Amino acid sequence: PKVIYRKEYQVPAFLLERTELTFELFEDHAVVTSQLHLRRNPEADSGAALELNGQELELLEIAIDGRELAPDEYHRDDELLTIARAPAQCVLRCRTRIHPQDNTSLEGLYKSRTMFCTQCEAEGFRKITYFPDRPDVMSVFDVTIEADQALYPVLLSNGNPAPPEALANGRHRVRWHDPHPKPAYLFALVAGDLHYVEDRFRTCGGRDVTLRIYVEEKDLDKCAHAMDSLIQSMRWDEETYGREYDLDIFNIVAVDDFNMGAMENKGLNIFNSSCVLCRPDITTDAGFERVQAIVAHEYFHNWSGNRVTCRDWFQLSLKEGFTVFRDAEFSADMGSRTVKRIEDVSLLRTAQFAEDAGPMAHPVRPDSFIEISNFYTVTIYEKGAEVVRMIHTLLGPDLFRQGSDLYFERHDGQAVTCEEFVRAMEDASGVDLSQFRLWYSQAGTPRLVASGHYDAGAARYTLTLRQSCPATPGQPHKEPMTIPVALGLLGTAGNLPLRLADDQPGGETADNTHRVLELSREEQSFCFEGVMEAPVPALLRGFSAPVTLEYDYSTADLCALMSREADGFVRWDASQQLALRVLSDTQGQLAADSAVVVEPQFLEALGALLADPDLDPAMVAEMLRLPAEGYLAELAAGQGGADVDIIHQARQMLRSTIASAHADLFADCYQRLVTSAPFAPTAEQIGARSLRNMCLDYLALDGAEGLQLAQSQFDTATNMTDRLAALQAIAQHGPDQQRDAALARFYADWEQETLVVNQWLQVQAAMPVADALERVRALLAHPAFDIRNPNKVRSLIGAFSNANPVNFHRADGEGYRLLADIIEQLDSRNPQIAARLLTPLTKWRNYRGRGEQMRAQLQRLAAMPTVSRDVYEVLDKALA
Ligand code: B3K
Ligand code: ZN
Repeated sequence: PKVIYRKEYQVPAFLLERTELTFELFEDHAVVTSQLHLRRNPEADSGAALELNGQELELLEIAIDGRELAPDEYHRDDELLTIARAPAQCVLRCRTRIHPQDNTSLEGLYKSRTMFCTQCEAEGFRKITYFPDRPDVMSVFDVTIEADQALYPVLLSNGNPAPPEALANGRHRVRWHDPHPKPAYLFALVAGDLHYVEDRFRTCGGRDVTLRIYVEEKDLDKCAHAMDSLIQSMRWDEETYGREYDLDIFNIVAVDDFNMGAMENKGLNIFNSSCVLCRPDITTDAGFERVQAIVAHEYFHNWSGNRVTCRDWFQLSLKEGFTVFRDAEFSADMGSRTVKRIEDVSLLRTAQFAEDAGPMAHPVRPDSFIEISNFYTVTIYEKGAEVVRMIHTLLGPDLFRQGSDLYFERHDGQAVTCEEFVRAMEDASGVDLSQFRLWYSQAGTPRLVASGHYDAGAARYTLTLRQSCPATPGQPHKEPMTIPVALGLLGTAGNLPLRLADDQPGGETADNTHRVLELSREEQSFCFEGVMEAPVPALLRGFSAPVTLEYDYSTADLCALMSREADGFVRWDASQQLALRVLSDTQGQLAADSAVVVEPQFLEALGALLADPDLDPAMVAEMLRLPAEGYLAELAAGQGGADVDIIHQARQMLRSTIASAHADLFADCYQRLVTSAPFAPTAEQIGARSLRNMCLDYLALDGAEGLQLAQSQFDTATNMTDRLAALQAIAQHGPDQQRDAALARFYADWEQETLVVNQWLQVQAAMPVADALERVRALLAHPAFDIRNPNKVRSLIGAFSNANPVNFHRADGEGYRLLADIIEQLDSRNPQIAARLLTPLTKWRNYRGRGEQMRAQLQRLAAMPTVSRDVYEVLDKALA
């Protein structure tokens, strides 16, 4: 497979003025007729050939300006149709036959259960018809869909519809016109027996927009939350970014078989049904929050992605990083800002830092790729969002808004690069971001080492910051970057007023206990004056930069931060650092076979959290959550390799110690948080349920009484959050009989609800029991599983390999073999999902005593007779 480089970008030889498409949908094939109104690009080389992408297409007809082309007038291979001498202005007509029913890759036009649907980003449109399938070729689309009226009463595409027409033979036809020029990746088509929920939104400019969510009839009562979320998003984007919706209709469709969460097609967002359907009895709080966030994310793309799109796929983070930042701020405004930040940072640290430290590391703006589908990564999305957040921090909210206004105004209707985004921010604010741009080009997680010195006589505190960044594939040396370090100084009675010595940079803020320092050199010292006591520095408030931080805090310092620091993120982070320290001691004691002694200050601090009814329950729940085993393994990887078994044992042991030390407090807190209020997915209720279920988990871990409590919660719960939490507690800590009975009962109750059944698969895949692998193998043959459905594959196989470390890393290597077996089966069917599943195996270098077995499975996959481009790229990099 060929490597594609960013530096080889060339403007398209032809531009598209208009695209007319007709789809004739049948039960065993579809015929696509296109008329492309082409014009030579004045900016391109005047001799350049017309190139159209196309894959797995049967060409029935090709003509230019009404004249059929002779075979020697064009050239065709597996991926490209080239016409060397096309007139400077012409209409190209193509007819192709495709087979959506046989399309298992879920890319292009395919069938999901009874409906036709599309997924074109990044390069799926080329599986529909011959087309210049690149994001910098944008055109207006006119789409005609013809299908059987009874089977497919609803026919949807982008833009606005004309009235439907009846045809002969029980067929019908609908035409759609999208006036906004768009690249092919934003094209969408849906045909099916769908029903909808409808609402309306009046935009700030007075446009009345019809909002519809299309689902199967049985799911009509699961759309309310997504609709509310859509309306909230539309309002928020007007208020926060001044962005108004631009069509008369906005449609969302729920589809069961979908490779990712959702897709922002212009005016016709297509969603994985797991990211749109909600109902309190079948959806957890996390599910409600996910739906709200994803609905918002896709809606926000209408401006950050659709109106202003990407010039080429190396710029993917231009739309994804910015849109994730936008949706994170939306969620923060709708719920608990601190908890949202904690969740995002946890994901960043566990998944993105790991990616940045592994063989797939790449910059936010990559320089090369083999298969673009492999680059929809946590680096492009989450680190990309952190980069935008840092710009927001450096400019402040007002200048950032001016920058985004300028960006949208300047580039509306264009396909641009990350550079244009940064330049708009610079031009609007006057802030120089030249060094900051390194965040787009350098991969790897920077390491920040901080040290403090207090001079009591001079009442001066000096903070010294030093940065470095590890080598990553292809980038042995890194330059120092601009790192915004938000901080406060904590004294015995609260945060101290901050006064930087005269010549020191560090933006003044309204709050004199908060500063954002700008670290730009390798090492810099910042001097604070008038500091009347030795402070504890509260560093990286709000996680102001995606870096690792080292500072030699004492246990007492961390306890002080946990209980008194003003910034919620720092308070949580202190709890995690303390937990890491205790876990590392425990691992050492276990490895040395000596008695395990848990730091009493840690236990005391947790007890204080539990006992204080005035604290935000959501925060307390997060502070009681110990760092995940996967994250502990990542950290251990840097220190000679992870021992999964010791990590698991240490974490379990610490959890048990906490559970028994505070059994009464957990029980009190659990009782205190009982509510009689009717279920609502509000921040307040979500926080209370989250702490209550955290207590339940510790109680169930502590013994029979707790398990009894879990059982009664399981039996009587009226919402899925409480029901599933109880099931988890029983599945994780209960005796075999209780566990199996609860699992059987849960399945019997919810057999008809696919999304609930997927949760059931997930709970079992993640159980730390000795026979978990055998259970997973057995579930592969269960009627609830279907390898063709990505949600089911993720629930069973994804959960097993990512959330069940002791079983995935079984000493006999069977966990690795199981994953490789599945990937082998999937690669020819759905290469995108196959490549994604590979991630845990790519970390083979991190595991002490297991690496070779993991590598052997990668090698086995590399030796398959045919390997997709997606899987090839991951294997190639992981084995390099
Ligand atoms: N833009 C899509 C992702 C498409 C992934 C294609 N393999 C969803 C999103 O980020 O909103
Ligand atoms: Zn997106």
